[in-house]
Amino acid sequence: MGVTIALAGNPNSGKTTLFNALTGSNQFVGNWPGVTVEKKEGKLKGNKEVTITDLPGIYSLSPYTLEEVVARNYLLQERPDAILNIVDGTNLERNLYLSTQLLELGIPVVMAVNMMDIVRKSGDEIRIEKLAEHLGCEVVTISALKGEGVMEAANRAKKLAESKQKQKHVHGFAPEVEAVLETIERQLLGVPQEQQRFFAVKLFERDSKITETMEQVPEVEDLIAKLEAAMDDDAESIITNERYEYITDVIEKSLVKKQAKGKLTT
Ligand code: BGO
Repeated sequence: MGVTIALAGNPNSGKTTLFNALTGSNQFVGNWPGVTVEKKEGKLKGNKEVTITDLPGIYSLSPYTLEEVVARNYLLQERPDAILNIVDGTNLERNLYLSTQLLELGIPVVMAVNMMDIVRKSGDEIRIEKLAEHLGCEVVTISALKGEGVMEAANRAKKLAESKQKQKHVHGFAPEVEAVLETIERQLLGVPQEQQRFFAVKLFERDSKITETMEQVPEVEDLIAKLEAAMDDDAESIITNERYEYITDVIEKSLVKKQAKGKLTT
């Protein structure tokens, strides 16, 4: 039976290079429905039953750009069997911001840390087992430009897609934020459990495109407003700040900078 893998990542993370390496000339180009954003799909080399959908390069799953809306509508409505999340290993902090959101969709994620040729040259070390542990997903390293590790990345995503597993989110927000998110999750009748985190966060943030389709319960709005007052910040910034705190912590545990290595040995 065929499976679909969505390729997701920031602009300039090497997504096009990876897509070309995985699909070769086996590509079909069209437009995303209703918009002039280019849509590329292809068959994985040697695996006709695996379709790879190249999502637009994005930094976030927010509703602010056409590319973000196209990408997240696809992920929410079409629900690919797995996400292959390509991240630029030389710029982990910025790239993991999108990853933390992809991991809340309930779709299994394989993270491919790209540009490893540059990372290696720099002398930095990325501990992928730590990244995997703290993000709660499979992680592989690749160099899309050199073709290193790319087929293994796709095969890991294929296996995960075929397993029909649901992605679990391992990151928890601060307890007071969690309390509100969990209240929202309890109101999400009819939303499959693995998708509840994504929708709860979006409703908490008052994401315009999500609140258009899902009504916010007045008591919940009250809870959000109270928390905003207590934390002296708006709901969207509360979530963004917490994501970056989490990312800083994950990077601290998984990235060993060359200077730090020097310090340890001298
Ligand atoms: C240029 N290693 C290295 N070193 N570079 C890589 C790797 C890798 O593993 N993967 C990709 N790149 P896209 P998006 C370029 O085009 O696939 C490079 O936006 C240049 N171009 O070759 O386009 C890749 O689809 C002139 O670099 O990314 C490309 O995600 C000088 O990363 C860039 C230097 O890759 C972005 C680089 C005229």
